[in-house]
Amino acid sequence: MEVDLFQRHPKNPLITARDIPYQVNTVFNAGVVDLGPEVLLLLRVESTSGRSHITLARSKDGVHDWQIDSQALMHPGDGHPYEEYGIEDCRVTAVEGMDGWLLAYTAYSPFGPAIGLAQTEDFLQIRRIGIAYPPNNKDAALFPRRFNGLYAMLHRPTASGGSIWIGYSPDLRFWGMSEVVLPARGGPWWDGSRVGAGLPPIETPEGWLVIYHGVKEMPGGPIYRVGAALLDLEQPHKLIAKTRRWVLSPQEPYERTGDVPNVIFPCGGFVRGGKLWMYYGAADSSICLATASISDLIDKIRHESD
Ligand code: BMA
Repeated sequence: MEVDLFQRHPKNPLITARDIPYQVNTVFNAGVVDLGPEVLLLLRVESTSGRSHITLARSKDGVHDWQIDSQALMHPGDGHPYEEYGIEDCRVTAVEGMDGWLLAYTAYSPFGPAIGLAQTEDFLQIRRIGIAYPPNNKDAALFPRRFNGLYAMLHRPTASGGSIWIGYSPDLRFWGMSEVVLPARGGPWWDGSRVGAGLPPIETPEGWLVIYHGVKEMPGGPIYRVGAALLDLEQPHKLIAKTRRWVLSPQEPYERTGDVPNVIFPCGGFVRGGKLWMYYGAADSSICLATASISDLIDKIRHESD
């Protein structure tokens, strides 16, 4: 019997290190932009120095014939002091009333991982906005809407017991009004040790759909699986419900084996014809795709919540 709600694409893994047109260690955890006639991936590429940078990939159908740039879009050598150890796990959001896209990413500084924000109109020029949250913090994803004029962002301060928080900002520089949105469940649960936002939240009539990763620490190392939650549409710090069980877990050899085994780590996706296309990093070693119907996900959240 299937254990996962999501269905893997038969072409998985879509992109591996061999597809990158220059020497790298691995590729994983990509931000996603659906332009309609083209899908863009902001790949996290780990070079053979051990540090990560972001490189752009394009495909007409989001599955085949990826055109991958031969130069990084964002690189730790770009001269930003808080990115000296690398740029990781980019999530991309188009926010209403704004031109272009906002990028939220892990700015890996010598002082620890922080939340970096940047803006782009064309995915050619990237303008850094700055550090939104200092170390240690990861897994930031901006909402595509503003709330009473404020930007909103999910993020995961490490010292919070591994829980997802929300913060608001009038200008993307000053962040506050912090609240816990989704705590790690504790105990033996699949998302007991820590959680982090995956895709930027998706607006549905029933609430904000949040796809998140949950970690269970095992004697052999952590297992990263995927769950789903709904947040209140107007007050997004209010959790409506979350799945009791995961919706995608490492099963395939490319998810079980790699630089970090047993990892499914989604950072982006889009909705087409009622289906969520979710791109995820597998075992910190490749980019994969899985799909699920939005209504199945919402049903599962509603009926399996605790
Ligand atoms: C997390 C992040 C992810 C990574 C995962 C598994 O802390 O750093 O980028 O995929 O660990 O190694």
